[in-house]
Amino acid sequence: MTRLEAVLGDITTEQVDAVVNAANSALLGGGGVDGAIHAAAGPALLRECQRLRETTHRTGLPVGDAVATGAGDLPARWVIHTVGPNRHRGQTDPALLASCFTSSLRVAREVGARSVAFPAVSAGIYGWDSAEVARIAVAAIRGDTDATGGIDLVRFVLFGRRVLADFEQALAPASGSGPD
Ligand code: AR6
Repeated sequence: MTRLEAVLGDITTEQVDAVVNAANSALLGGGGVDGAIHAAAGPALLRECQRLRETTHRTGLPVGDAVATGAGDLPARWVIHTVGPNRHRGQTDPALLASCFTSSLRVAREVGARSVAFPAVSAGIYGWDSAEVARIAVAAIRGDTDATGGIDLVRFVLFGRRVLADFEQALAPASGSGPD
């Protein structure tokens, strides 16, 4: 069984096997959690991302997909980069966002990670409502036992109390089972 939990915090300090990055298709850093992860991980992470762009990911990483690198100076062993849908560009399909979470877990399993920390992918610069992100993330992960096989812990690490509350609500046992 995979345990799902939500905590308030800075994902760059998480002591888990793998930290998920809310990246962009270029994979070369950015603002938000992407900027924080690159700043904390140091130049080794950017070098690995550049190497991906020169080899397996010449055209970048598609929305909803995921790829692993080492984690540079972070306490984690791997960073798993995923690209959320950008609502400002009309990317409103929940399946794309769900895919970020399940693809990241598949990649985590492939590299041998057993504990994974996620940020609220797409809930910042990409403009999705954090309550919707929380519902989609929890449903996608709970609904995909194949992706979670071998993963002991999924921890959502949220950067504000409101986003934390949204994830706590999505994780609550009664969530989605009755009328509003
Ligand atoms: N730890 C945990 N969560 C964080 C941290 C942190 N250190 N920093 C920010 N967040 P965003 P997106 C939260 O914008 O919407 C970048 O430029 C933040 O408060 O980081 O997927 C990329 O390069 C929010 O709740 O990601 C892309 O171009 C959540 O992380 C673009 O932004 C996600 O916000 C991706 O946008």
